[in-house]
Order: sequence, then structure tokens, then C-alpha cells
Amino acid sequence: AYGPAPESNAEALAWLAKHKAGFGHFINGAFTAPEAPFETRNPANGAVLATVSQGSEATVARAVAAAARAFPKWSATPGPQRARVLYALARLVQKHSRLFAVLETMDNGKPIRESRDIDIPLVARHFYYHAGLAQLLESERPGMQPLGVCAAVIPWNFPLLMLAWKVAPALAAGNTVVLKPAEYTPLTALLFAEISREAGLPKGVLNIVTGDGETGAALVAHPGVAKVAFTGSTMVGQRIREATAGQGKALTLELGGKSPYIVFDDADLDSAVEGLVDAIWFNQGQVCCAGSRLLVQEGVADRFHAKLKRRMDGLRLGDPLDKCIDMGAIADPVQLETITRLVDGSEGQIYRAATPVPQGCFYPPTLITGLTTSSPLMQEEIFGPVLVSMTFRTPAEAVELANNTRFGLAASVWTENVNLALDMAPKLKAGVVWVNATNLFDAAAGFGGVRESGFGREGGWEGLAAYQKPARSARTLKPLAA
Ligand code: TXE
Repeated sequence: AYGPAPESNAEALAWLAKHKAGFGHFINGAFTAPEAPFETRNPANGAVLATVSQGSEATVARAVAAAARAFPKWSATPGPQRARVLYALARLVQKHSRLFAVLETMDNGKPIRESRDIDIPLVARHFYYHAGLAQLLESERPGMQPLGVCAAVIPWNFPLLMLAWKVAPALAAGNTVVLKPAEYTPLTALLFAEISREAGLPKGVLNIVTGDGETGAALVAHPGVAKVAFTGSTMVGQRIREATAGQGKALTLELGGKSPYIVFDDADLDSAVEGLVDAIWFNQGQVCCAGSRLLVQEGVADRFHAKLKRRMDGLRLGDPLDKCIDMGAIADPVQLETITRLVDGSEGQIYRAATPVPQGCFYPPTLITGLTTSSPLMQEEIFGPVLVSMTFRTPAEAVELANNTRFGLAASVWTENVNLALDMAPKLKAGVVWVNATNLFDAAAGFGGVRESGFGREGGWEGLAAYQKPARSARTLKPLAA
């Protein structure tokens, strides 16, 4: 154990105890009776936290019907009035931020330092920002209208933040929502449902249906859904695109990545090591835009790897509620198995950090060198605390290696030469390029990928635009020349 005392989980335990009969779904402003219960566990110690419901096709249909009934009134509510509710949601997230953070950490295994200082504050920021946009819609985007019922299917790596990324712009624009959280991490979405009532969100505007991929598949296929917003694996994203093809639904997909982290020989190597710790060991590497592929210039490669290994050895794994740890638990034993299988099958040289690894769902910071560009580990998203590394000689070679992937979510370039950075950035096939930085997000900046990392942007005006369509389009379109 590292810290003096872990963050207290008493409030979270009391909230869970209040719901020990199990959670139903949140439909039309109220919780349903539990159905087909399954357990959600704390991955750090295996303890059952709660039972939640597996939503059926019929449940999904009820939720979509509730959202459809709520749509006419919510969409006709003036933007500034919708903004009031979004501001209230932001304030309530802040008011209950400790409970949200502890619950997120217990359900997901991420360090409390991250949920408390990054996830939950970004959630509040997202609702504040979109409240601001809701106030400006009528003047800034005249002639646009909401789409209708939006389906949101989200992953387990940033449970509440991914909810915010989808729910805040959808509601700001006047849509209603049915959201399905990931099966491993449903709890903060259910707490959010509770506070949405306190915030004065009208019944049916936000509905939460829990369950696994089958529930998700039923939701995206429902004919009453006007738009699908998905974050998750590329495989499921492709399935959703197929399932919705030809149905006239709007679709945005935020999928996997294998983002390059490029270190030139003139970079500030110590800063680049610190950046890399954030890029690949933040949230145990379970980050879609994780800098999971290190490309380091040959002349400094040995020195850089030596510094990196020293830093890896000092990373502390432990109880996610301990404020002093750097890395918590992997979100689920299934994910741990996937990581272990991928690494054990690798033909490279594996360096596992010399840091104590707790028993259970934990995986050490790992560096793999000596791979070829076509090795599965160089190409596949591992979604764990595993970094693969390769060297390059020239900027042109760095670009070629960086783009040698089917993904294109993010890239990070480290150099003290601003001309080199500015030359590299547009050549990298990625939705976002960070220079001497990594993992910078803001509600005001559009985030999303290219190639198999998906399409569409979330955040900023462009994110909001994905939740609108032109009103009276038939009249505003110019007739085609005869
Ligand atoms: O993701 P899924 P999983 C990657 C990562 C990870 C792998 C598997 O590599 O190891 O995916 O994780 C719902 N129709 N990422 O299995 O299955 C599901 O219930 C509709 C990257 O958890 O994509 C959950 O709510 N929905 C990633 C959500 O989709 C379906 C984040 C994501 O689950 C569905 C997560 C279906 N047919 C995993 N099947 C990132 N890039 O951020 C599943 N779901």
C-alpha cells in the first residue's frame, strides 16, 4: 500500500446499499422494476457492486417511445431554457463530484486521481460548454433543427465522460436520447439519471437502458432512432454501420486507434518521457487515442528507452482509491485476458516494469521492442498498458511508419524544432495531432478520427452540428438547373 488512507468510499457504498434490490432502467423519468439482472463488479477486488438489468428489445422499444413522446416539447423549448437545465446538470455533477468519482473508480478500476481530477471535471465542463451553445443556437445556427431520438452507445473506459460527450450536445440541440452504458460500467450513468430529475430535465428527454451488446444492437436497429452515436471497438462500429445502412439514420463512430508517439533526437527527452507516461499509462492504457506506438529517432533511442524504463519501474500500481497510485486495475478480467494473450503471443523483446503488481485484475507497464511493422502488436489495438516501440532515421521515415496503420485517431510529435513539427503535422493521417503534448481535450475542440478510427467529430460547434439538420430543407435548397 502506498497512500496514508484510500479515498473514502462510504458515500458510494451508502448509495449502492440504497439500491441493493438492483437497478432497473431509467425510462420516462422513472426507474423500472429490475429485469434479467446481471452483476457489475469492482475489478480491483472482484467485489460485486450492484445488479443491473439486461434490457430486452421490448425495453428498448419502451425507451425509444418515451424519447419520441418527449421530443416535440423539448425540441420546441427555446435554447436559453434548455441551457438552464444543462447548467443545472453541470452544477449537480460538481455538487456530487466526489460520489461520481469514487463510484467511477470502483466500477472501472481507474485511479481516483484521474476520475476526480480529469473525468468528472471534464463532464461538468462539457455540460457548461453545451449550455452556452444552447443559448446561442438560434442566433448562430438559424434554420437548423434537431434530429429526433438519438441513440448513444458508449464504452467502459470513460463511462461518465462518454455519456457527457453524447448527451450534452444532443440535449443542447433539442434532441431526446436513449443511452446504453457499457455492461462493465453502468453505475455512474444510473446516478446521472437520478440527478437529471433534480436538474429539472423533463420526463423522457433522457432514458438509460442497461445491458450488453445485444441491448445495444436492438437500440441502434430501432426504426424510431434518428441518429446513432457510438464509441467503442472498430469491429462493433463496423457492425453498427452495416446495421444502420439504408435506414436513413445519421451516424457518428469513434473507434479504436494505434496512435503514434514520435520522438525526434532534438526533443526534450525528459518531457517526452513524462508525456509518454500520460499517453500510454493514463487509465491503464485503455484510451482510444493512447500513444501506444512509440517511434523514436535512432540516435537517441537507447538513451530514451533507458529513461523510459527507469520511469516505468517507478510507476505505482495499487488500490484505485489510493490517491498515491499511478495505475489502477484493468476494467474487466476479459480485457486482462485479451492483453495477456496478445503480449504472450508477441515475438518481440518484452520489458515488464520492475514494480510490484497486485494480485487480480492488474497488468504491469510493459514495453515491447524488436517488432516488425507487420507484427500484430504493431498493428492491433491492445487497449492496455503496453507500449510498442520502433526506431526511425529521417522525418520522412517517421511519417511513413506513423501512417502505416489502418487507424487514424491521434498522433503526438516531440521536437524542439517548430518548423519540423509544423511540417510533420499535416502529413500525419490522424484526427488530432499534438505537438510536445498528448491527451489534451476540451469541450470546445472537435475530437474524432479518420480511416478505421471512425468519422464525425465530438465537441465544439462541429460536434453540435452532428445533432442538427436543416429545417424546411426542401424550400431552402436551390432547384437543380433544368
Ligand atoms: O468493446 P465494444 P468491448 C476496443 C478495445 C477493447 C475492445 C473490446 O480494443 O479491447 O474494443 O472492448 C456495445 N451493437 N475498445 O468489447 O464491444 C457494448 O455493450 C451495438 C476501444 O467492451 O465495442 C458497449 O456498450 N452495441 C474503445 C459498447 O458497444 C454493441 C472503447 C462498446 O463495446 C454491440 C472500448 C452491437 N453489436 C473498447 N456490441 C475506444 N476506442 O474508445 C457491443 N456493443
